[in-house]
Amino acid sequence: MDLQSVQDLKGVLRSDFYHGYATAAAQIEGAWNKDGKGISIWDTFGHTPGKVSDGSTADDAVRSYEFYREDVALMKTYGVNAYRFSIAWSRIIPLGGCDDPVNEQGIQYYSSLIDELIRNGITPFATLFHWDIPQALEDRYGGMLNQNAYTPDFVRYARVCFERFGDRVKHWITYNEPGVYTLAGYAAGVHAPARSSFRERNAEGDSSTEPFIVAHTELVSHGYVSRMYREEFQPHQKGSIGITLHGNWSEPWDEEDPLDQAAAERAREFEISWFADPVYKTGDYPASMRAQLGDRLPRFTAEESKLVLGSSEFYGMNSYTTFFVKHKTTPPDINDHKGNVEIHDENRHGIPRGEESDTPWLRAAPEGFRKLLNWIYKRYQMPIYVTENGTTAKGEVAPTPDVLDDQFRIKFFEGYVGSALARAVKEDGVDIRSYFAWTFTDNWEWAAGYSDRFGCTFIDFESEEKKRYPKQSAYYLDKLFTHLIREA
Ligand code: PNW
Repeated sequence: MDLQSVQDLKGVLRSDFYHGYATAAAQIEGAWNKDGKGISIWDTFGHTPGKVSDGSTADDAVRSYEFYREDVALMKTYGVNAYRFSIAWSRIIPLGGCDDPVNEQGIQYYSSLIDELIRNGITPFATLFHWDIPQALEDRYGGMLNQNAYTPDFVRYARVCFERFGDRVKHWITYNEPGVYTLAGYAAGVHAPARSSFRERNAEGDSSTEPFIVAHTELVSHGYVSRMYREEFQPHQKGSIGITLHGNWSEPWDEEDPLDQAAAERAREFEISWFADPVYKTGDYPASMRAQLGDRLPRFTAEESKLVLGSSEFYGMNSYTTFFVKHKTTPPDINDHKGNVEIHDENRHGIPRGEESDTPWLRAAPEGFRKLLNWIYKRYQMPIYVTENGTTAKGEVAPTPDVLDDQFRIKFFEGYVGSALARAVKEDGVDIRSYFAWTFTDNWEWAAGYSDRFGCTFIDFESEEKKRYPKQSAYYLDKLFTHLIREA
C-alpha cells in the first residue's frame, strides 16, 4: 500500500478538493416501509419474483437508516471530508405528488443525518433522485413517461428538500445518471420500472421510443428544479446545483480505421452527449442522434431549450470502465441506443479492455478514465465533480483477512485516482474538484442483489445488524488523498 507510483504528485489537487463516498438511499437504507415511508418502484421491483438475480429485496439493505450515526463515525475514520447520499422521495412525500402530504419522520431522518455529517466535519452532497420514484406516481400517470404530470411533482419534492435542508446542504444534484435510469428501466427492461419491447421479460413498454421520452422528462424537469433553486433559494442559501451523468470511455476497436474512430465518437455522443449537449453545449440533442433516431427523439421547445442549457453549475461525472467500439455495416436496429456500433472486450490486436472485476460490464481501465476526463473537459468546459467511481473484486464472499486486504480494489484506485485523475489535473490541466468512491459499504446492487460488492467496507448480510468490516482500500484512499491534496 505504498505511494511509490504517485510520488511526483504530491499536492496536485486543490486544497478544497472534496473526497469521500457516494451512496444511494434504495441501496443502503432498508426501513423500506418504516416511519411513514411510501413504496418506491424499487420496492415493487424487489418484491416481484424473478427480477433480482439472488431473489433478494432491499427491505433491510444495510440498515443505514438505523445505523447512520455509526456509519458517519466509521466514515470519519476513513478520513473523508465529504459524503454524497441520496434522498428517498417516498420518505419525504410518500405518495410523491405535489398535493400529497409531507412525512415529517422522513424529513427528520435526513435532517439528523445532515447534522451528524456536519458535526463530524463532513460536507453533505445530496442527490434528489437516485432512481427510486414513488410507486404511486408510476400508478397514477406512468411516472416520467408523462412529462406534464410528472414535472410539477418533482419540482415540489425538490422545493421541500431545499426548504428543509438547504440551510445546511450546499451541494445539490438533481438526477443521478438519467441515462442509466432510462436505458436499464425502459430500453433493456432489467431495472425498475421494468418496461421494454421484449415480452419474454416485460409485459409492457416500447424500447424504441420510451427511453427517449423519459430522458426528455428528466432533462426538462431538471431544468425547472435548477431554475427554481437559482431564483428562490440560491440568493440566500448560497449553494450550487447540477446533474450527474454516467459515461464510459469508448475506444476505437481499430484505432487506425476512421470508421471505428467515428463509431467511438458516436457511441460517446449517444451515451454522454445525449444529456450533456442539451445541458452544457447546445440546448439540443447531438446531430448523430437526430440522424439515426429521427422523430423518435423528442424535440425541445424553444422555452425548454433555454431552460435546460446552462442549468447545471458543474459536470457531475460517474464513470467506471472502457469498451472497444467497432463500426457496423448494417443499418441500425429499431431498439438500438448506442449509435449502431459493436461493443467488444478486446481490440483488433487482442488486447483486453482491462482486468476483470466481479461485475461483467466492469473492467479496470484507468487510461480510458483519463481520456474521458479530457474528452468531457474539452467538450463541455465545466469544472468536473467525479461523483462515482469504484469496483467489485472477485472472491469477496466472507470477511477473511485476504478479502479485507482488497488489493484489486486498491490497484483500481491507484490507477483511476493516482495515475488517471491526478495526472489529468497536473499534466492535462483538467479542472477536477471532487472524487466520491462507489461505495462506502457493500450494498444492494439493484437487480444484482447482494452479490456484487462495491464497498470499501465489507457487510456481513447474514448478521442481524449487518456487521461492518473495513477493507484496506478505505485506508489506502485516505493515504492517497492526504498525499495528493495540497495543504491549505
Ligand atoms: C451506477 N454501466 O450505475 C449507479 O449510480 C449506482 O447506483 C450503482 O450501484 C453503481 O453505478 C454500480 O453499478 C451504473 O453499465 C450502472 O456503465 C451501470 C453502468 C454505469 C453505472
